[in-house]
Amino acid sequence: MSEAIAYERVGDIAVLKAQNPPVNALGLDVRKGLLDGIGRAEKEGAKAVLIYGEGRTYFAGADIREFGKPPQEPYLPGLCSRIEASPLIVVSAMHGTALGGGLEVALSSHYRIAVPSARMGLPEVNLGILPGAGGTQRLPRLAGTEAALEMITTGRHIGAAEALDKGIIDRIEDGEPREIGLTYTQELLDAAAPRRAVGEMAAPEPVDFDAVYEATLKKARGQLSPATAVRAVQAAVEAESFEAGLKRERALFTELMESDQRQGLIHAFFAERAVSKLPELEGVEPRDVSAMGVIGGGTMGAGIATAALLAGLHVVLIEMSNEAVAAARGRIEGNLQGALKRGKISQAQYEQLTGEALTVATDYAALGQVDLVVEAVFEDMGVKREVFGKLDAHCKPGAVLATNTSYLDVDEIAAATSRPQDVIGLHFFSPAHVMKLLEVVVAEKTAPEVLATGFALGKRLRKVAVRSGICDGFIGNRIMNTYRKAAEYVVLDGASPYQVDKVVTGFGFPMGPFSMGDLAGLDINWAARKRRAPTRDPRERVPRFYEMLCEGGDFGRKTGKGFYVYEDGPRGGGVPNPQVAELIAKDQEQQGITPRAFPDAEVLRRYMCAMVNEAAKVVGEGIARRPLDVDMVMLFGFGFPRFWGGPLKWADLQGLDSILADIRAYAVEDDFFWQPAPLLEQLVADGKSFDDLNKGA
Ligand code: 3H9
Repeated sequence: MSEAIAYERVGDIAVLKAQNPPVNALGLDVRKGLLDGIGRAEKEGAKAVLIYGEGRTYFAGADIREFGKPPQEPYLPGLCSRIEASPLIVVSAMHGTALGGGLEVALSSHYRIAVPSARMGLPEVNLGILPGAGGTQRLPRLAGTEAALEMITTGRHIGAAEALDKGIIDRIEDGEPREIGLTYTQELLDAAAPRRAVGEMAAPEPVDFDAVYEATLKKARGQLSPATAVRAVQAAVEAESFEAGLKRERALFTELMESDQRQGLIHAFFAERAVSKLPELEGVEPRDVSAMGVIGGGTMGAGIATAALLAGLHVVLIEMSNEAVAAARGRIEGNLQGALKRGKISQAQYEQLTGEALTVATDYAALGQVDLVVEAVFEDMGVKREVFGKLDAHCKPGAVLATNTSYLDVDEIAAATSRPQDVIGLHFFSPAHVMKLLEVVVAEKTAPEVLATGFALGKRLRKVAVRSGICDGFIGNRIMNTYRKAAEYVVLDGASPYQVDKVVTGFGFPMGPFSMGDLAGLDINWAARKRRAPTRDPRERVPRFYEMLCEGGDFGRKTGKGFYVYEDGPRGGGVPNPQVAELIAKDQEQQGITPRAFPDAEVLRRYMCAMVNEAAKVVGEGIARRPLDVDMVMLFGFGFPRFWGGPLKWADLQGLDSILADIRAYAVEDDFFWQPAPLLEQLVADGKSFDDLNKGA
């Protein structure tokens, strides 16, 4: 027997226990073990087979690490068919998360029992594939076509109660999976229950598959797997036999397995987990954090406080006046009311979070007992240094002092205290209780356990924490400033802002840079431009149309007009603002530019090349440790489409030599902006990819 599956006989029942930690993924050894186990049970004259998993879960799916490598027999679809075809009664007892191929093994069993806390689903579409071991054929036979389509196209995990309700499992029982499984199997044997193969059940009822396909395609914003999965479910209804349906599923599965999107999504899956694994954190214990201070109760401070409260921390929020304190409390209550409305918290929790868990004050003395404090005040070095001087005076020894600055030098802020080793940057993204990204900015003297505390806090707040070094804008805003410039340059040279936005959303971003500017408020970026203007390199091209728009008092959604006009209010759709074309024409005339047309493909290429080039600089300078760190920043903070994995994964998929060639071609017109990143040149010269750097790190 394989070591991944233990075989045991309990009376008439052969028990197959998966022991492949951490999640009992269905790798080669597990598949072999299951196949051998079924064969042995039949040969030894057992009457039934019980399958369950040791440790934290039943099978959590196929082994994703095997994807992209040559598949090895026995394959999972064949194994599932073999399990289903067994003349013995096969029972699966589920706990933890029965996902993907895991649920497919359970669906191939003849009966299913689960503990109340078990969760299950077919999340394959989130990895760019579809259930490829019969899931699209068996689930609709048990749960009905509509329910199966919903589960398969969203990848949603459901609880045991819902699974029972949908007919996916037969029973829920509290206890150890082995014990409840044995009792249930014995009961089935005693009752002479029949073998019950899902594949032998009648085909499920039809729905309007074309309509579901179109709707799914539209909702997925360029991601192909959910819509492709619709066609596989369609085969469950329409194929002439169950086997023909399986064949169709296999063909569609293989198509997706070979796609770039599958590579992008699998990269995202592993990078999301690798991003918090840093060599310098190995064996370093974070400090305990149960009470957190927040300085400043504006949108950002209130969002951070909300996130902390929702994570069970006690929060002490400091504002400058009684009125500001009241306003901050109002913002936090508003955020929590949103959570209440969406059913994320109960009324009792709401009372507790806005009551005893939250202290608001004007006096820094209230911070005496907090373990960590995040400053979220006005972006001005003088103001920040003053705040940190006060924190130094009032916070207990060992408290972590964090700044939420978006671009100021954290070393300079740390120098305003007598304990720079305790100072760190924690850069949240607005709204901070919603956005998943947290940049953890390491200053020169930050102690390792303070960095570890930043990451532990990120995990507690359920954020994706990414380490960043110090530079203007850190990882994300620095790269964003560069690709936004590229967008403004193509507009200055003749493309329209609306073409750019359309191309960028067509790529999969939820918004283009100009509608994003309108949403964030054009005045915010205008202030940053004015701040940078005195130190700007004279060789830099400076489009003026953006400032001209701001000078006219049009700041985007909040003033009802920006690049778009929002006739139906600040939340409305927006139509192009006709004044913008006039401003651009004026800018072109003043700068002596003859506008030209840009094909959509070139607009996108320039935008993406600028992003990749700056990202490569950020990695090359050590601001980001690994390419995957940049990828996760762009995915979780800037809406980069997950199915491309991130800008540097996208670059790998395009071929780095072609990206570098384009950057060099663009540099002929503007060699200041389009200076190739030395790291990119190096990788091309060595014939390597960004992913090689991820693996080496
Ligand atoms: C599939 O089944 C295809 C079939 O339809 C058809 C085939 C023909 N493989 O997330 P965690 C690792 S597609 C390999 O931190 P949690 C993970 O990388 C698959 N490794 O824990 C991590 O490793 P490390 C469908 C896997 O408690 C460790 O396990 N299934 C796999 O927060 C712990 O993971 C899915 O999509 C895997 N399948 O969450 C489920 N899964 O310690 C994917 C996990 O080295 N998995 N690892 O960083 C999950 O959603 C979560 O991992 C799970 C546990 C909910 C199970």
